[in-house]
Amino acid sequence: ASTAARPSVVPEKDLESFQAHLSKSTRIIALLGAGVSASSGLPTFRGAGGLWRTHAAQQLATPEAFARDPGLVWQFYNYRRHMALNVKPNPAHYALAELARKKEGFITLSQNVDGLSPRAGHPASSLKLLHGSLFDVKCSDFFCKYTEVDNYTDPIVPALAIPTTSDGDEIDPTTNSARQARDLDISDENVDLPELDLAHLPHCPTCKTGLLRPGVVWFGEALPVNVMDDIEEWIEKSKTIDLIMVIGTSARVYPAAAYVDQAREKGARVAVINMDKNDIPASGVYKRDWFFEGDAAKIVPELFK
Ligand code: BV8
Ligand code: ZN
Repeated sequence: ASTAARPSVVPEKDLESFQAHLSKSTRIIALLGAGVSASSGLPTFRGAGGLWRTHAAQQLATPEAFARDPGLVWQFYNYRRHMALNVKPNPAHYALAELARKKEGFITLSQNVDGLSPRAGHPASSLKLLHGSLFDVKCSDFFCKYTEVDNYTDPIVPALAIPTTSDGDEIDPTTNSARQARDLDISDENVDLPELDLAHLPHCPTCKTGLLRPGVVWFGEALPVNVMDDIEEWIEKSKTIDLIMVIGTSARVYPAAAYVDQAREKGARVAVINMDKNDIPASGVYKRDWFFEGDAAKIVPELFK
């Protein structure tokens, strides 16, 4: 159905039963994905126009890619930092932050690295960033522990300034066309991608030799141990879990997606909020109790009313 026909207002009957359950729930999890930030203007990963589709992004979000071409990986992440800094949290981010302030037993597990939940005022104590943040940087030298949080410098170093075409449009440096313009040396007059000299990339102020890297979890890397421990402790402490809301995520990435079944094992009812009712991933969210179809930015504030 065309999006025009899609109800972004939830069917009454579901809304009442959901709100009745929410009001008597004391242990609640919200699992967030890129769909929560979509209407702020940030591209999702797998949907139409998603990051992983037009870019070699899935290949870029790995330690191997960084070892092979740190300049390109930094262009990708500097561009995403730039995009995230130029958009604003939306009503879904604010509604979740408000619920976190009101409900003591509420915790948000976010796969998003865009910094929009913290910017919406979500209390840090109940916001667990499963995949790190675009605005944390750390030393890539295994033995050096240097880490920096809340680094909003844009561009992070001058060499990573976002290239623009001759008529001033910003070029996403990792799209195939931009890559070709550089790799195949197509002297496309309006795509001028600077070769990146390693010396111009961010270096560690402590060990001096290590390259700094984005403080995100790449594919093949473990999620932050302290974050995982906090969540396990929260789940252990819950005699039962009343509700898990799975918002704007294709629930395909593990171990993040595994929290849905973990919550269900402790009695949780499952509410899915997603633009696309066909994006029913294998992660078991298909056994859901509520499904609200539409834009999270419109639906989430209504659910919490
Ligand atoms: C690990 C940070 C081991 C970087 C990310 C085969 C089977 C199972 C697992 C694996 C496998 N092969 C490999 C694995 C493991 C792998 C994995 O799960 N791969 C997947 C692809 C199969 N996992 C890992 O590698 C993890 N690490 O396993 O380590 C280990 C253990 C111990 C010691 C050493 C090693 C690490 C995973 C983390 C990777 N990092 N991000 C970066 O962002 O650049 S993942 C990336 O995907 C983002 O974090 C993103 O958040 C996440 C999930 O994507 P979504 O958020 O769900 O976004 P998506 O576009 O997919 O979906 C958007 C949804 O929103 C859609 O459903 C859409 O319909 C909906 N939507 C769109 N608009 C709206 C909307 N909904 C509502 N409103 C809207 N407006
Ligand atoms: Zn270092």
